[in-house]
Amino acid sequence: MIRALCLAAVLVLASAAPAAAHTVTAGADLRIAQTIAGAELTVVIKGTTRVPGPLRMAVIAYQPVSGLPVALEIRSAEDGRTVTGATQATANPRYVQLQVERTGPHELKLSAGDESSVIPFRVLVEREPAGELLIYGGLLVAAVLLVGGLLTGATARPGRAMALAAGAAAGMTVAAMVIVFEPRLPAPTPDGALPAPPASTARGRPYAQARVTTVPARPEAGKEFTLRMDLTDGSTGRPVDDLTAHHEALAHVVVTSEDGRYFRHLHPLRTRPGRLEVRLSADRPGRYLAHAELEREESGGQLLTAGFTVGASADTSEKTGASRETGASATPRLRPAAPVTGRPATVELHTPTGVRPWLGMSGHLLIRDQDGDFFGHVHEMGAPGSRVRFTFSFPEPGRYLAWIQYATADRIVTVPFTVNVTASETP
Ligand SMILES: [Cu+2]
Repeated sequence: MIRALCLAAVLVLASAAPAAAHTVTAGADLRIAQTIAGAELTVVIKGTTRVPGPLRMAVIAYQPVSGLPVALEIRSAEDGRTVTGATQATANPRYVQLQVERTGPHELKLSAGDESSVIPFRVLVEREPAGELLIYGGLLVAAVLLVGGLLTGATARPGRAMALAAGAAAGMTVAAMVIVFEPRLPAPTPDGALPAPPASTARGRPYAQARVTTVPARPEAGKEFTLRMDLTDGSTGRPVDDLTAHHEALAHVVVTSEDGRYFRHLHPLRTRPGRLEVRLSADRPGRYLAHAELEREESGGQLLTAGFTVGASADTSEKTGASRETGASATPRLRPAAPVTGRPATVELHTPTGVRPWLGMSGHLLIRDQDGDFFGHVHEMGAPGSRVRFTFSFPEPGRYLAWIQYATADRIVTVPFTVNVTASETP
């Protein structure tokens, strides 16, 4: 019983040391957002209570694609053992089970449409702390010896009874000392975790160096293309393959047209070590900007900025229309109505159709300046309700392009607006 209570399973991304800032804590689920087959999905792996045992997994759809087939494959990186399963992306999680035989590094391959992503993760099972054994062992020994002492005393052999009582006292002492000192001992490393990193790496890893390209190099309006990010560790020249899951994704990519009429918030797929890719299409030719937020293990969050050009379509049937994610006509309320630099402004939006958490938050506010040099991203931190509210400080005067995003029961709502910021009149 005690053992069962002490067992807890943890899942963390590969190479995430248990003590690092962005790992999943005991009992928490691993959640990774993926833009795949044209849909915003989040794959969820529940923590498990035993290994070997089943991993419970679900693929949640945040857009009306309920029933989209998704193939799942889990592979142990240690023995190569692979198990496969299938599910459907649904608005409410529908769990399937895949058997895992061991702790340690694994890979989840997720396939939908003709796209696939491979997500490294680590199955961890917390070890029972050694102190528990000493406490309960000591108490058990004490109890047995005390009973023995009483029985022996009753049969009139006081010498042996004293010895047994002394043993019982020793057992009690061990248990008591462990109870007092155990909280000061380091927690045991979970089964399946990486060994603690050497002290020489305690200063952290460098930011990833990114090369952002499109495939084809010159996308055409109205045609699908791939935005590719190749990440390299500048100090070793090797691919960066240690991204942490931050805000439930390996990377958050926002693609906007220069004029801000086009907006996509995407979660690229890991197509090979160090490479993230996402497919998209742009409806109009012109200059586009990509801002990517990601975080290396033991490095910290970083923002990548890149630009690319979409050419006119060879056939002239150019598509027009609003962003497919846009779906609300409500207008955000600004306080003050004319924000000034350096002072927090509040942005509030009425959300009458309800909100459900997406990427771990009730709402997202993304802000870009006119030329794309500045990019900001803040969250509604509160529980889902009938409004989302953000606080934001604009760094410089000028016109800003802004988008509020939140998820309802069946879709992601994007509300674009602009903000004119004036200089504060400080003497
Ligand atoms: Cu995101």
